[in-house]
Amino acid sequence: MNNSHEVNEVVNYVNTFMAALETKNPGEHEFHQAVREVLESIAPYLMESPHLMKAKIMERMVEPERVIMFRVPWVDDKGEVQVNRGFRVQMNSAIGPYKGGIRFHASVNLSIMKFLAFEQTFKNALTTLPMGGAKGGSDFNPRGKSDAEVMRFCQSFMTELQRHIGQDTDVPAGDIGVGGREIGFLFGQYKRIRDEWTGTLTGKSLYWGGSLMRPEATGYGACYFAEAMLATRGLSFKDQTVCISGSGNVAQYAAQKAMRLGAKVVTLSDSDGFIYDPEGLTEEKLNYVFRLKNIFRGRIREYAEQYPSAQYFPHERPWRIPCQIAMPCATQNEIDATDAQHLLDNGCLCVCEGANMPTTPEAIVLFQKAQILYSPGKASNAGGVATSGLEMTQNSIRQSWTAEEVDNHLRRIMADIHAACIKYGTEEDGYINYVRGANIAGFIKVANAMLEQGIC
Ligand code: NDP
Ligand code: 2IT
Repeated sequence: MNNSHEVNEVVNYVNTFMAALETKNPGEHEFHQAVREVLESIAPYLMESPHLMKAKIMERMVEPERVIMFRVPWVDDKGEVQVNRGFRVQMNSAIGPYKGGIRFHASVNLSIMKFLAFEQTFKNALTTLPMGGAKGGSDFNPRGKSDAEVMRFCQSFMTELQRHIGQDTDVPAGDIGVGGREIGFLFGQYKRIRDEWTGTLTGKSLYWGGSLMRPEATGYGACYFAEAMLATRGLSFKDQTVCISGSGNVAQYAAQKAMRLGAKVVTLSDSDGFIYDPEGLTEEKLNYVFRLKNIFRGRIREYAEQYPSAQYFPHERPWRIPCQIAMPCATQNEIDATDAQHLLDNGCLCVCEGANMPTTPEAIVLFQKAQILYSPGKASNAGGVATSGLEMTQNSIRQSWTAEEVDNHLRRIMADIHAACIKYGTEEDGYINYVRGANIAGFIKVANAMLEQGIC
C-alpha cells in the first residue's frame, strides 16, 4: 500500500463487503469476526487481482457450499426425552473433501459453526494436504452426562450425519467436547448404518485405524510453530515461563511438549477458573492432569487440592500471571484487550494460539503494535488437522506409520506453514505479521483452485 488513497480504497472495500455480509448473516458475530480478519489481510492483494474480483471469489468463499441442521433426539438415564440441534457446515471443497472437527458444547450455534468452518478452510490449505474446510457439532453439553447418555446422543447424531459424510466426501474429527470416547461411539454408528469400514472419521483409537501421534498433534504442532517463531529472534522454550489456558486435549499436549523443550508451564484452566503453580508442572503432575481430565472427567480446581504449591482462582483466566510465552488452548475470544495488556505489561514476548480465534481483534492489534511474536490458530494449531490428513492417508493405503514417521511429517508441515507465513507476512520493517501471512497463503491456494474449477 503506497499512499493514503489506496489505503482508503481498501478500507472502503472491507467495510462495504462486511456491511453486506452482516446484513445477510445477522447476529453471527463470530462468523463476522473471522471473515473480517481474513478480509483485512487479503483485501490489498485481492484489489490488485481483477480476475479474482471479477470471479467474486471472496463472495463465494463466505457462502458455505452446504449447511446441514438437524434434530438430535435422545433419551437420558431418567427416561426423559431430550432434543438437541446438530450442525455440519460444509464450507469449501475446492482443494479436497470437506474436513474438520465436531464440537459438543452448550454454546454451539450456527455462527460458531460457520466461523470454525471458514477458519478451517484456510488452515487446511496451509497444511499442504488436500483437504477442504468444514465444521460440525451440537449444543449438547457432555458435562455431567453418563457414558451411556453420551453414547445414545452420539448414535442419534450420527444417524443423521452419516448420510452427508464419507471418506471422499467429508471426514469429521474431534474438537471441544469430542475426544476418543465420542469418536468411538460416532464411528460405531456410522459403520453400522453404512455397512462399510473406511477412514471416514479421524482421531480414531489405535486399536482400529487411528494414527499414532494424533492425540498429541495439535499441542505438539503448536509448540513446533512457537519454536520456529522464537528462533526468528534467537530464542527458544528453554527456561521460559509459559501460561497455558484450557486443560483438554490441546492444552495437555502443548504443556507436555513445552516442558520437554525446557520451559516451565505454570497455568492450566477450564471454564470454571485456572490453577497457578509457580513451581511449574512436572511429568508426574501432568500425568495427574491426564488422569483427572481424561479418565475421571474432573475439574482443574482439583489440581490445587492435590498439589499445595498451586493456587486455584475461580472465574478467572490465567493471563495476569507473568510469562514470556502464552498459549491459549481453550476457546474463542478468551484473550481480550485487558488480558493482552496484562500479558504485555508482564513482558510476554510470544503468543501462540492452540485454540481457534482465542484472541479478540482489539487484543491482536495490541500484540501487533507491540511487535511481539503472535500467531493465529489457523497457522499454529494446524498440526491437529494435518495429522488427521496423515491418518486418512494411512487408512487409504491400509498401513500404520511409526510415531517417529508421523512426528517427522508433523514437524515438516509446521515448518512449511511457518515459512509460508514469513513469505507472505513479512512487513517492510522486517516484522512478521503471521496473521497476514497465514491468511494470504491460505487464500491464494483456495482461490486458485476455485478459479480453475469455474463458477461452482
Ligand atoms: P477439549 O474439549 O479437550 O478441551 C477444551 C478445554 O477448554 C477444556 O479445558 C474446557 O473446559 C475449556 N473450555 C471450553 N470452553 C470454554 C469456555 N467457554 N471458557 C473457558 N474454557 C473453556 O477441546 P480441545 O482441547 O480439543 O480444543 C481446545 C481448542 O483447540 C478449541 O478452540 C478447538 O477448536 C481448538 N482445536 C482443537 C484441535 C484438536 O485437534 N482437538 C485442533 C485445532 C484446534 P471445560 O472442561 O470447563 O469445558
Ligand atoms: O480445529 C481443528 O482443526 C480441529 N478441531 C481438528 C480437525 C480435524 O479434522 O482433525
